[in-house]
Amino acid sequence: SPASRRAEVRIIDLRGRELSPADMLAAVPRATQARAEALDTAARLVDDVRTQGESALRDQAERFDRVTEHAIRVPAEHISEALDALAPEVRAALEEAIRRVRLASAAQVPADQTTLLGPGARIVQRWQPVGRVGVYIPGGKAVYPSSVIMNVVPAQVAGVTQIALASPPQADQGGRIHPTILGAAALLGISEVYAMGGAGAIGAFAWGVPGVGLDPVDVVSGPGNNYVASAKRAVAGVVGTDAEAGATEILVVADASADARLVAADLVSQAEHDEQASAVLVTDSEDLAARVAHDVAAQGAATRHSDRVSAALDGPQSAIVLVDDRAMAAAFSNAYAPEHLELHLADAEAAASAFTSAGAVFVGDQTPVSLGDYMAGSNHVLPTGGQARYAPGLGAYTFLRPQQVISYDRTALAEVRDGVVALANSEILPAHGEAIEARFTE
Ligand code: HSO
Ligand code: ZN
Repeated sequence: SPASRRAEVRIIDLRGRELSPADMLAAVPRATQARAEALDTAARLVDDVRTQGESALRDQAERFDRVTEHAIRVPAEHISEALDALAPEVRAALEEAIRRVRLASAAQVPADQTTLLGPGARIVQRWQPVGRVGVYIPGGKAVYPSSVIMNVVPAQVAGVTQIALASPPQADQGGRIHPTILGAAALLGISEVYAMGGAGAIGAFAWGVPGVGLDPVDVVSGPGNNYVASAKRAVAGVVGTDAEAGATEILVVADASADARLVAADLVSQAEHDEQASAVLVTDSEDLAARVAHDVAAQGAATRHSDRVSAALDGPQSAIVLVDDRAMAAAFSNAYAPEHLELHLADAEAAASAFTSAGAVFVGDQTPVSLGDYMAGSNHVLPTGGQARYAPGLGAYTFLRPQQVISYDRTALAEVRDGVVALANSEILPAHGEAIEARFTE
């Protein structure tokens, strides 16, 4: 479609005002997703797969993907064909991205740590990989082979030995999954792949589907639409899941030294994902604000997905926010807790420590978010919707369970014998104390 719409980003002037974090959030409200209806539907789809297995998966493929009689378990030759079909430059780029994400993810695996609490009293903190992971990769309007890397590599680095992948069967591919997704999976050595999509696929991972040889997994990760996110809630308590991903967000903090053209390009880049995407600039420079407003409109109108970009930038979730100074910029950013934070500041490197709440922090004007989306080595699955206040992005730790391994010898136990008995008696649980005393009596 011809690129035409010009985005008008709101400019919100917060200068000279004493604002609480809640006031700041109210100034730039995020787009909200209607979850209630999707929750019911997703729970039903998940339950159908639990009770009816393969036939429910086939029903759902026919209804949602318009595909019948496809191979749900993807045969090995389809996987090797997809590998051979990868365009050479795409294959080379995927390989380099895999190499970088693998290197950076290794830092997310903590070493075991031993604490000695006295002679013969020892606790080892160890990090145990889960046994089996199911990675879901959507196949609808957004097909992201890069997300295969961002989910699979951290699981491999964590030491997960069984990784299964699912993606919807595509009607225009004769019921196969998207070839680039399959090619990326092949590059990563994934051989257990299922052509199944949506909420039902999440249910299939959680409960297993004997008819197609799918065993239940321990953790399900990967992006997806509202129904996929809702299905993850429906399987809570049965398997672990990664965080719920909402619409993409970018918040840029810039000072008068920033290059408006680059700031605008980065805001537009993430607005390209979704009409609901948030693109926010926070600056103390009125002049920069005006130049970015101009450049965003021009670039947004000229880009391929102009309609989507303009809708995102025009929406109440996007804004240029004028603040008094650096401290107020940090207060705003920390309250907002964006998925992606870019610092276009003269002293960006030194300033970074003041910005404490973000999914990932991109320092300096040569580190755009789209670098991180593909090639930086960092992970692009990041907390949205303010979840960065308490949650990390996807990483090797998503697939690790910290466990304490405790060992005391008799002498060390004798040291705390009276203390345990005293506490046990105070809770009127005398058998607890007796279990200790049994070690010291015949
Ligand atoms: N920016 C997205 C990830 C992505 N970008 C995939 C391009 N492909 C996560 O917020
Ligand atoms: Zn992106």
